Amino acid sequence: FLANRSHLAVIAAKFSCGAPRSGAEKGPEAIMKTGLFKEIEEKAKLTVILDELCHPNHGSIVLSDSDVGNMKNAREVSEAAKRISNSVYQQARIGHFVLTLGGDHSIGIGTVSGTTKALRERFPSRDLGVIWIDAHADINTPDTSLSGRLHGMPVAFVSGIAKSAQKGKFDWLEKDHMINLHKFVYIGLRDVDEAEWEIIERYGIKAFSMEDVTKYGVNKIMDLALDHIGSETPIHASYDIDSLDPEWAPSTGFPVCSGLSLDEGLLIARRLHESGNLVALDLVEINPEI
Ligand code: 5AB
Ligand code: MN
Ligand code: MN
Ligand code: MN
Repeated sequence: FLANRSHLAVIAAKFSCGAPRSGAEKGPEAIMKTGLFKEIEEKAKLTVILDELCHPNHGSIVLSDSDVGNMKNAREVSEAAKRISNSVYQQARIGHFVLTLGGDHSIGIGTVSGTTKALRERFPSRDLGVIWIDAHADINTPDTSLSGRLHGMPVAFVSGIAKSAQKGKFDWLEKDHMINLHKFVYIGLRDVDEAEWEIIERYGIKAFSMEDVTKYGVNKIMDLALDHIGSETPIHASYDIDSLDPEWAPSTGFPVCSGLSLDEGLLIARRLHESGNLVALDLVEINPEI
């Protein structure tokens, strides 16, 4: 599974129907314009998959889409996530490192499920490690969510917490797509809904808040996070740019003060790389219109 990490697949997930406002669909282009590919091409083989997921009514309510229960734009989000899941799966199963540029964080339903399915195919009994770097927990279910926005729910979908009747449009998610929450770690939390804390406690999910980062230092937090996941476990990191302090990353829909400094954010990235186990990375919630 870790064989060919010198080949990178970049998926541009131009999508923002999972968030209350549009603009995040322009994130991939904005990131790519910084010269990302040029830098990568010097170091690795590159396959770019430009997924055009744009919908004319990005962010706002898609009129042709029916809400399912409390889920806004459920059909759009489900269809996009399914497509992304399949792209990630196809690339990961042949050993390519998969970098997905978002897009709002509902695309995490697609990315994490795709990596998990590829891993399960090769190693049926092994679990994927997931590190979720975010100011928010994104673990609301359609029942607990106060906003109905799916970018606040991806973790509930890929872990099977959101299930049965709630799943509606998401019934393409199968057992092989589901992560094990014992190998899931949060870093950077500081704006978590009450119902989300209850879920985190009920499932015993490892969560390092910003308070923990301040108390122990980000390097120690990475030791603890990687220890928790265990060695020789492939890791998927889902990096929400709002984990960083708005001083460094103001262009995002839900900025929250007292976040990671740029140095801390970079150290997390470096430690992920040095683990030797990183197989996929999402970079999401960058909104150049803000
Ligand atoms: B993000 C909130 N918990 O469910 C909700 O930016 C915010 O992907 C979700 O982390 C933030 O709507 C989603 C209030
Ligand atoms: Mn290849
Ligand atoms: Mn998020
Ligand atoms: Mn967030």
